Amino acid sequence: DPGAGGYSSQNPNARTIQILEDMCRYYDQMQDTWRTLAYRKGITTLKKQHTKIATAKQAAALPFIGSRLADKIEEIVLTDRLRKLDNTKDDPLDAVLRLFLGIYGAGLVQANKWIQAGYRTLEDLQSKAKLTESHKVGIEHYNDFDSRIPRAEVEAHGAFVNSALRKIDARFEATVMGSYRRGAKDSGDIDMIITGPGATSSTLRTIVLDQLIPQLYKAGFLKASLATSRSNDSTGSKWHGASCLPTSKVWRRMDFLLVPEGEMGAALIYFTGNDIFNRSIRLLARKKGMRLNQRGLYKDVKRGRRGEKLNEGVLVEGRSEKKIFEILGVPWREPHERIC
Ligand code: DCP
Ligand code: MG
Ligand code: MN
Repeated sequence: DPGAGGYSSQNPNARTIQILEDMCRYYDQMQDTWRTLAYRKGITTLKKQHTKIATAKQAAALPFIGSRLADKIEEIVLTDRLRKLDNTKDDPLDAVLRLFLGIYGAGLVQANKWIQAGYRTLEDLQSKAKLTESHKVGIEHYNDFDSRIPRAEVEAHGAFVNSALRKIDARFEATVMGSYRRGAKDSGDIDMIITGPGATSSTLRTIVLDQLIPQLYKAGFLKASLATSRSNDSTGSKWHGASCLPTSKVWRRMDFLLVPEGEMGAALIYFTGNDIFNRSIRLLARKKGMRLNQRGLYKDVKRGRRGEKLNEGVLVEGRSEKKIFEILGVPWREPHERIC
């Protein structure tokens, strides 16, 4: 991504960054959230450097690079490789684990159970394992879901959803979020917020879950439903599934978030991301005695000794993205600038 942070292959740390990105991808595939996060932050820092970072000491002096990552940077510069990354390639079970973890909805517990049962390939799972419907879809479309979606195709999926939605209720609107809203040239999935004037959780459920989704199935656009939550709690209503354009055979992962009008600002921040930006802006809210989630910004949150929240707090702002930034004292950042 030559745009982000002025980084290009001309960066004096390009080789280091390349190896760290491989290591980061490995941890991501292993669902090791913390190491993935630490590597991503460190890589972002390195991309901003204009001089070569050659020693652990130089590296550790930079933001978001701890001593262990600093040692690895020095090792890469000295040896042109990273032993830890090389070692991961020697363990065949490790590759199977990563393969299984790549199935939509499969976590470490499930993947390890399959390995314990002696399964080694996706074909093993299909012929011998007892699979949920979601797992079946995830395996059948493993390569589809693993491939990036070009920006123009993301747009076409968005247009298809909108034209169906308009016929149900012309006031409602679906907006593409996630990496697309941040300006990415391709995306891992298609994230959409659906809202409308005066929309409540209940009207949204009726329009989206009871009408839009069945109609999109009938049109042959939606192919599978992978997860739905109709709950009214802090996770809101969401739908995860798969869609496919009439002109294509490739199934894409599609996420809908149903957002009541009054929560639109907070939902825009949440669903625009990126995830690291969300973590940092939420932490900042917390430091100011407030709480930010995908439904709103709250004040007077009472917390216990260990920082656990004792009440929900009082809603300060939910409707406007810009106002939430203002109240938090964060200078406005365009979506494409929310890449951390
Ligand atoms: N999100 C978050 N924390 C997570 C996952 C998601 O805050 N653990 C938010 C920020 C993301 C948005 O939801 O930008 C959409 O999630 P995706 O997983 O679809 O991520 P992106 O759209 O950012 O990237 P990709 O192109 O890989 O889908
Ligand atoms: Mg996405
Ligand atoms: Mn998504």
